[in-house]
Amino acid sequence: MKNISQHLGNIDYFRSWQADLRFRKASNLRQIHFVSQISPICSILNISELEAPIIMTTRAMLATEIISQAESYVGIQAGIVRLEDVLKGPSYQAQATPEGPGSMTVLDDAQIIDWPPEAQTVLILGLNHPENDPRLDYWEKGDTWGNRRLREISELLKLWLREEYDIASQPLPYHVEKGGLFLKDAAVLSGIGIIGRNNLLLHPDWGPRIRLRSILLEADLKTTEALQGFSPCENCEGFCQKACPMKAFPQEKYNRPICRKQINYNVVNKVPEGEIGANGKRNLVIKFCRACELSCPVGA
Ligand code: B12
Ligand code: SF4
Ligand code: SF4
Repeated sequence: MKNISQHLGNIDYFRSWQADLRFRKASNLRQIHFVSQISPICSILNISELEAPIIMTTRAMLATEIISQAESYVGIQAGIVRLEDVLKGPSYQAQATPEGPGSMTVLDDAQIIDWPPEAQTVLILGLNHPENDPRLDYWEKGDTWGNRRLREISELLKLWLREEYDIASQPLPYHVEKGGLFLKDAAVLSGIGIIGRNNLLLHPDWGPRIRLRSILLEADLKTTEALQGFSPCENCEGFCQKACPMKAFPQEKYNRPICRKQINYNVVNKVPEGEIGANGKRNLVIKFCRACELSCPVGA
């Protein structure tokens, strides 16, 4: 699959496409500012710099289209980030420590061994996990209900991208060792939220009650910008760290091995809160600790 600049290397096509987009989505287009090096793109497309703003607009409008399609699903906020920026993020630096990525949950996700070589950007999906719908977070029959929903939306978006814009995409698995990305880094960089003192992504409206998923896109799109001026932890007394049953924030910094003891306990001690099974009783589910999440006042 070619990237979007190569794929749409015809200026007339750009013009008519842009007009078509304007016509169809004029009512809900968001304003996106685009700054970019125009010359390299002009030379790829063999056009004059006078034509370039049309292409930049198209690149931004396409990003807007994709985000509005993703956000048409209830409880979803989406962002777009460059893949190379995610791979430079702090989690990739930290991963070099002997501790390793450290995820152990079993999930029936397919392993993605090779990423598409032309993947340039990542579409990040954030799904609200409100406290009054705890089932979204229950691990039942090999996955959480929230994660199933995110997988389903990812597959629908993959079809839509192919049908509407002939863009190839690859939904990624949850686990990094199966080919997934470090999702909090990607979400911060794409402006979905910031990292709080609980070490979780905080969304301005939902706080940490959000779960993430990513889709690689073989398209060079305008990215969404990191959030500015949202720093709720600054004047907070740190309810999240105080609520941790394991005291997993020694020196106020998240400590994975300590947290993991609680998580391992949850895996072994399943609770009967799932669907009603064949025996007429509720299935056993893993109900992971959410104390550092649910104690946060942001979005509560
Ligand atoms: C492995 C894993 C675990 C392990 C290890 C956790 C860990 N943080 O090390 C265990 C099983 C213990 C665990 C526990 C939990 N997890 Co977990 N986990 C993951 C997984 C698969 C990978 C995380 C990882 O290894 N990160 C790498 C380590 C080295 O970094 P880190 O501790 O996360 O900290 C990095 C970030 O904070 C980042 N960062 C900090 N500041 C900034 C600033 C900028 C600008 C950027 C770019 C990045 C950045 O840099 C840090 C590294 O230096 C992700 C899914 C995914 N594919 O990303 C889910 C994920 C992080 N977990 C999630 C959740 C919800 C939980 C739990 C609440 C349990 C639960 N109910 O599901 C607890 C919370 C623990 C906590 N307070 O952090 C959610 C987080 C959602 C959110 N709102 O942030 C994720 C994204 C999965 C999902 N379903 O969406 N988890
Ligand atoms: S409880 Fe306070 S310190 Fe903790 S993440 Fe939420 S806002 Fe930040
Ligand atoms: S998930 Fe539970 S044990 Fe882990 S840091 Fe949060 S509150 Fe502590």
